[in-house]
Amino acid sequence: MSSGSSGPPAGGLGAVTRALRVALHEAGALGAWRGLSRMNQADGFDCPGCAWPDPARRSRIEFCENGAKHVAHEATRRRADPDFFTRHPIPQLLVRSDRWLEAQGRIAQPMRRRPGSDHYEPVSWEAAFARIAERLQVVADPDRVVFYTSGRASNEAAFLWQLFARQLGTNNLPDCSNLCHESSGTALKESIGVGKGTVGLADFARADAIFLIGQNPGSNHPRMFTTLIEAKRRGCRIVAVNPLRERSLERFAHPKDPIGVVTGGTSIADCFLQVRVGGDVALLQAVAKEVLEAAGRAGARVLDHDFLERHTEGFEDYRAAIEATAWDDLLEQSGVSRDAIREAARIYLESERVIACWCMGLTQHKHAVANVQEIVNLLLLRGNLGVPGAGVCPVRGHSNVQGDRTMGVTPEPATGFLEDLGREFHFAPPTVPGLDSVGAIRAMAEGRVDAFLALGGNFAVATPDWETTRAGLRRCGTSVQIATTLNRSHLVTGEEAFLLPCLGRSERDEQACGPQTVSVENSMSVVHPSRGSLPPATSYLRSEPAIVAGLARAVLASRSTVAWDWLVEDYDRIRASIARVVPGCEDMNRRLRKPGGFVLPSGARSRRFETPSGRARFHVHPLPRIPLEPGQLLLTTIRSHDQFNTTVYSSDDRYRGISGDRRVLFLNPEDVAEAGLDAGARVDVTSHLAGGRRHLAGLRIVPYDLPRRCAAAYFPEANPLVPVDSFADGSRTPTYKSIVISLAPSAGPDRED
Ligand SMILES: Nc1nc2c(c(=O)[nH]1)N[C@H]1C(S)=C(S)[C@@H](COP(=O)(O)OP(=O)(O)OC[C@H]3O[C@@H](n4cnc5c(=O)[nH]c(N)nc54)[C@H](O)[C@@H]3O)O[C@H]1N2
Ligand SMILES: Nc1nc2c(c(=O)[nH]1)N[C@H]1C(S)=C(S)[C@@H](COP(=O)(O)OP(=O)(O)OC[C@H]3O[C@@H](n4cnc5c(=O)[nH]c(N)nc54)[C@H](O)[C@@H]3O)O[C@H]1N2
Ligand SMILES: [Mo]
Repeated sequence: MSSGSSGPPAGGLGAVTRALRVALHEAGALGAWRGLSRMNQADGFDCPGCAWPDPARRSRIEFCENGAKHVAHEATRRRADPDFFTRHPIPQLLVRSDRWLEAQGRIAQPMRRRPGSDHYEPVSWEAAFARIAERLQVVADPDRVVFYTSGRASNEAAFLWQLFARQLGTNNLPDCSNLCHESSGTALKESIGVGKGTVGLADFARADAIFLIGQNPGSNHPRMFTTLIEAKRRGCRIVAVNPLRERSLERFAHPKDPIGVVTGGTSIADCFLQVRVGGDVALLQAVAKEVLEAAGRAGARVLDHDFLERHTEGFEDYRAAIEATAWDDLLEQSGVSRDAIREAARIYLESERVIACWCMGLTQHKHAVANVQEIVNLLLLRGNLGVPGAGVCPVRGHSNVQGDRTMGVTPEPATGFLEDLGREFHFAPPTVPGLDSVGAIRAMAEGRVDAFLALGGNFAVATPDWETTRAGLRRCGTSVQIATTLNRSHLVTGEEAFLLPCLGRSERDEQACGPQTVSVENSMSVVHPSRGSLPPATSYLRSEPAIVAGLARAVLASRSTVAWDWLVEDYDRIRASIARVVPGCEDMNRRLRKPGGFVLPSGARSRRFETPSGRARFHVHPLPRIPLEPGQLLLTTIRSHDQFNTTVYSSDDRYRGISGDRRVLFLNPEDVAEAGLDAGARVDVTSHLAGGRRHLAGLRIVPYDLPRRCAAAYFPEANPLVPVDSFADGSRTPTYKSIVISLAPSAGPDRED
């Protein structure tokens, strides 16, 4: 049985060696070194992987194994050039695996698929823009156009993109955040008045305890370990909450940490709570119940009464609700023992300052908003908000997903933002809310969308319910995608399709006024510069801002009040507009040039809660019920160590002991035995969620250390199991992490991917 507690520790010297090997193989020696040595340096480019911030004192090597893989993927020597597209008609590409498509390398030139043709063929930039303009100009209603954004786009590109959409006349700006941390934003906005985290790196240096909830940092945010290990050295304690015993949470040797390497691994988690999938509301309420009981016993010192009185509302209702909830229900639903909960509560109570970090393990459930609000409730009890060393930290995924939102990429922008945008560019932006990701899928499937434009991403694969999503994408008459590498979304298109290849983060961006720098915002609201230095993969590539400007100029033509070409000649001009439109970005050009960039202001960091009452709000949530019939299990979907979202680098998942197969189903060994199944056998999975049953054939059973009646499978392979109408209350994020399933022995032949 593969279990997180055996085998070598995660990370360590092996990870660094592997990183270099991957980079060398893909990009060659010179490219690899040029790329990696500039990554996350003050004058270099921001890692296109996760959004964890850079330390103030950077070392010569400021990257992780997985960051190296992302850069190597971008710096690959392979090219999907016109010759490739001549040799591979689209129907043939469609039967290839996602991995094979990505492995063809960088898209070399702008490509067009004419109506009725089976091939992509090269097209000049100007001809592509002109033809896209022709097609969009006949769309009767701007709300029949969708502008999707993935979180790698720079602030400058994202700002121009939303301006393009709004000048066309729509707020249809769904983004990958809808599939990711939307639940965090929705929950935090209601609870503390701002949809972002409240801590910075310096707070990690002062916290007495850090809770890591529903997150696998060893694979997805490895650089976070530097911070965690430093915190542990000071005596800070770490509580991890996860259904899977992730090896990196238990034993992790940081590549830059000689002691960890020598001793064979530091245990990150002082306390590990093996929660049931979807059991976090119960778990967090249980810890709170323990805290409230302690307050009943010990009196004044347990709760922060002064903070509760001056800065919060709803405490009495919350306390009453927690007191009224039975221990039996909390223990059963969370799946965690009373002793383990006592231990977590003890750490919480012994700590003056506590930070709670979380990621996708919490945000992709029906009750995801409640998950996040229960974290806030727990922190509020002891005033762990708005003081140094304490607060909330939703750990972001894509490297600029938070920045794209700040730049106005959202279907429901604030009124003030629209007014300022209109004033800056002399037009009247649309005020009707647009489509989010789930809404866009529905609208496409119902034939209400004529054009799908995407600034990066892989909409056909990252989304739930592939059948519905792909049927919808095929109904969009025009498809325009700005991308670096080939993926399935580029093949599942309407009548006429365009692929517009862009520069990656690591590449030099040269415009009329010279080399350009872009900006990005990390998980902790720090806006900082990113400057690529590698030579572009081909001479045809254009930067994302230049492509967006070219599209907008052609499509909007004389209707536009924006000097698009002038803006992209020098990105300082884009930023001058951002500074006048986006709150917190005042004087952006000057502040971006300061070492480390600048931090966006947030009232919650200093206890000014921008809620209607000016107070942080406790929220009362009933225990969610996810009834399981006999034989049913609750499935969660996870990333392997060797993928970036839909870009899968290999079929191995080293820390979980998997090699050569991603069509696997992790199950508790007792559930395997009870169902009369065998380890290694293949099963067919049926999901039972609002919106109907879905099927997935041929997953191989891997017995694993996770709670009874829970299961895990990989994203994106398991996505077809989630119906498009199964999403979180309040945030509409697909329920990728609570999928009710049943199993049957596989009838079909054994298959490998
Ligand atoms: N190398 C690499 N880095 C990445 C990415 C990548 O794909 N590869 N993706 C980026 C993006 S966009 C994002 S959003 C982040 C994602 O980063 P993570 O959120 O760490 O990614 P997931 O694999 O989705 O992991 C969720 C974790 O939650 C646990 N979990 C599942 N269900 C539950 C539950 O019900 N409760 C609790 N408490 N835990 C649960 C899983 O076991 C897993 O450890 O990483 C970013 N960084
Ligand atoms: N079942 C399940 N589904 C999930 C999740 C899950 O945990 N479980 N997680 C969800 C989450 S958290 C997210 S964020 C979404 C991700 O959804 P997306 O953001 O749509 O998907 P990615 O796989 O990140 O997009 C990869 C593609 O982006 C393009 N690309 C890469 N770099 C660049 C660049 O610099 N510029 C441009 N223009 N294009 C670039 C490449 O063509 C690449 O193929 O998936 C979601 N889907
Ligand atoms: Mo994400």
